[in-house]
Amino acid sequence: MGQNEILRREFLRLGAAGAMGGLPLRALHAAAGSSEPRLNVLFITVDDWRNEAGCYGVPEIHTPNIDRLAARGMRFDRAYCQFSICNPSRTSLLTGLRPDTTRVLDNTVHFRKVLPDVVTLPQLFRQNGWYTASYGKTFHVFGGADSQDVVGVNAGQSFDEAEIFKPTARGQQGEGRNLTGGEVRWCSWKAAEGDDEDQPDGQNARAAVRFLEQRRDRPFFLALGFHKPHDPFIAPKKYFDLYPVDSIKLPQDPSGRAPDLPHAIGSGWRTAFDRFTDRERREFKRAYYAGTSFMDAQLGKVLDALDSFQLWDKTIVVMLGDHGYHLGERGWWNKNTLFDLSARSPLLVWAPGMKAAGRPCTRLVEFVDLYPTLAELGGLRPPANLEGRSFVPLLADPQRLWKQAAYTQVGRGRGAQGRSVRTDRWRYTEWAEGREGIELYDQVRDPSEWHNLARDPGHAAVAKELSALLKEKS
Ligand SMILES: [Ca+2]
Repeated sequence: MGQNEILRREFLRLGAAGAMGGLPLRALHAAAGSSEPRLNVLFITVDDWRNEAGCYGVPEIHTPNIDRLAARGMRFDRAYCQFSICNPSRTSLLTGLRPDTTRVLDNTVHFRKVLPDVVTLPQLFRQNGWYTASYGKTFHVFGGADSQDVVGVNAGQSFDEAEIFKPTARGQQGEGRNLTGGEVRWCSWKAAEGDDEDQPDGQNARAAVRFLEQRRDRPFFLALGFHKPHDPFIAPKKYFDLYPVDSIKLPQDPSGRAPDLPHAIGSGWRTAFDRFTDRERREFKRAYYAGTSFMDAQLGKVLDALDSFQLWDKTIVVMLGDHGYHLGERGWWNKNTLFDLSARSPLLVWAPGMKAAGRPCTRLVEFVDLYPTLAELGGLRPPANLEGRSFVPLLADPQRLWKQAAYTQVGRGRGAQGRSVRTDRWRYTEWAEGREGIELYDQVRDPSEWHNLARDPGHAAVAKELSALLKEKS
């Protein structure tokens, strides 16, 4: 099959998917065993968590609770954020609008400044009688790691209540270091003294468990925003002890030295990363793993509460990472690229009555699809201008033909944008509409995206078609 034919078939999928209806809501609600169709929502956002978990094929990381949720619901293997840093990604998925529509393209603009009247996802539920709460980081938190910025999380509009927790004095003590000698401020780890609840995420879990206990007699939308594994990499010491530093595997670069990042941001960071010793690389990855396992343990307390209070049959559960992350691949230790590592994110979904419970889904979905999906599951009419599509049908049949493309972008100063489109087979990226670079990767033959085929004459036709596909959403 030629490349044109592959793309043509991918194009046809859009039409096929557009003709599909959703699962009958009545069936879902009947399955929930209640005449009251108002399902609860537990919406869990994890900061900077890439597809790193046992259920995502990484056995060396300890994530029994993430794996437990994946086994109960549906694990999405190809879910893509729309912007691979915090604020634009979260604004997009919580408004159901793409970044070019929200115009929130960096971590400095609060979405209410540019979208004063937008009805956010939790706000839609609030307007329809759900009690809405946010613990931790749901919308982007302004003011740094220790901020308790409830304005940022949109308390009073999106949420009836919102709270952000701080570490205790004991939780700020411990052993650790900055891996760049202080040059890159955020790049530090600490194996903290104290226990889970000396850290904000332990307090997040405690608050969520109390909420589930107290609110279980009325419908709720609980947004739970875990801060870890985001930097600085602080977790109770017992989670670091899961990972002897010498056991940490480092990524292998087949060329001997990682090629430069196209349009690398934070060039000073890159210089500091280049000076890492293998020991420091292992310490970084170990600290990210410790934070992930710490977050997983807090998740476990919340899942236990769903068990104890018998909430599974009346509660939708969504868990996602707000974007992906590089753990040393291409010499990069952060997000904000347009490779699959940064654009792809974990997504787990449980809905009462879902037919395909326990099965994975490899179809392309976008985070902008979450708003219409949850609105449909909740039986609510979403705003008419949403830019995603409900993927409720995938919860019944994860193999049905679905979206042909997922779009992700990043900013690179002076308003220049990098824009990327992912199809089943390809990733295609243009920097500043192609004036500052083009990339094309064959995800089947080259899933690590080492070989840029954009200037290869044999791929000119496929590049042209993907450029047209990219412009459909640009
Ligand atoms: Ca983030």
